[in-house]
Amino acid sequence: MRYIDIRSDTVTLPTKKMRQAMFDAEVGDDVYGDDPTVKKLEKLAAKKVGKEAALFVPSGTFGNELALFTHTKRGDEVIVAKNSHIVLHEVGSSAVIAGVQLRTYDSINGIPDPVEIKSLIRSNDIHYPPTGLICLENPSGMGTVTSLDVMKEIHEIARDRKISIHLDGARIFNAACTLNVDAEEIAMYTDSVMFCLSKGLAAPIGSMLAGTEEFIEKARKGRKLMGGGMRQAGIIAAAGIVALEDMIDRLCEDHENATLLAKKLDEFEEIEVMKERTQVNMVFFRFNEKINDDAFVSYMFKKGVKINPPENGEYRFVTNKDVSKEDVNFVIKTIGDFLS
Ligand code: TLP
Repeated sequence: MRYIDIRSDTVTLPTKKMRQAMFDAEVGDDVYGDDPTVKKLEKLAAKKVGKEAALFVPSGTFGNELALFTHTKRGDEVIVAKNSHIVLHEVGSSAVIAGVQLRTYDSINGIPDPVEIKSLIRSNDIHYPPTGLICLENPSGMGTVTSLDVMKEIHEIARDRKISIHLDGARIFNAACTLNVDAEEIAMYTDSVMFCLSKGLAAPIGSMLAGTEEFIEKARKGRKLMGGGMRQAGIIAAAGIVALEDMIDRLCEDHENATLLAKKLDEFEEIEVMKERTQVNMVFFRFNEKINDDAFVSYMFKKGVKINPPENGEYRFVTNKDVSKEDVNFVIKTIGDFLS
């Protein structure tokens, strides 16, 4: 049975071209710096976000945590959004790996407030931990995109206080589509950026961490310390190259499908769509009346639609390259059948 999988864009399957590229990849031992395919991917990735260098890492979580570990020293404080992936979904690893304390900002609907961030930067007081880093997430996991003006304002605040900015840009190319700019125009307001190859871009595995040559050299050693030295990694890097070359431009299609999905969901009286948060390939909604969530999830599954259970009462549907417009219509019809 074919399933329509809208749990995430992490579920996308690699394309035929990716599988062929993996088969054909020229490889070597990357810990010795011998893998030409990994090198090619790292060069291409750096270029895409306008940074000097980039490093191939196994996952987005790995890339974010490596960034924190590389930018900070133990006991530093990191300013980060309360509802960010780093705070909510990385198993508390900032405390374990970088040994930092997190100081959170509110980030209403995923949009940071520069004034609030500024107020959280520590002054030089004997009681305070030093502020070691500011983290941003764009797009935010709440489905919104932060404007370039806000990014710029935060960048100026950080530069004045000589604090670096790390961007969790897991889906930076989605943000770029929404803002109608190149990803490098977003990344230019940050010192390091992590982005994922294995979400909407459909590579089977891998993320990139990009920054200055010096930062990436330090991160490469940190990656080894974290057990992330990969050997003939060109096999997977080859799919990452296809992801960056072929899959960026089509991301806007996922946004169009998400907009359609949001519009149709909103037509159900029983459903409230978080419309102001449909800015990328995600749709968030809740039921106005009490429904049996387990029954809903298993009904959808039986009909061939994989969805996640709600988090704090909110459902998230994510469009991706394996979900067509017809699939969106099928999802809507199936929900209609469930409700009646
Ligand atoms: N997000 C996943 C889940 O972990 C929630 C998803 O399905 O959206 N930053 C952001 C903003 C992310 O959304 C994710 C993954 C990551 C980092 C981590 O990437 P991975 O899963 O590769 O560690």
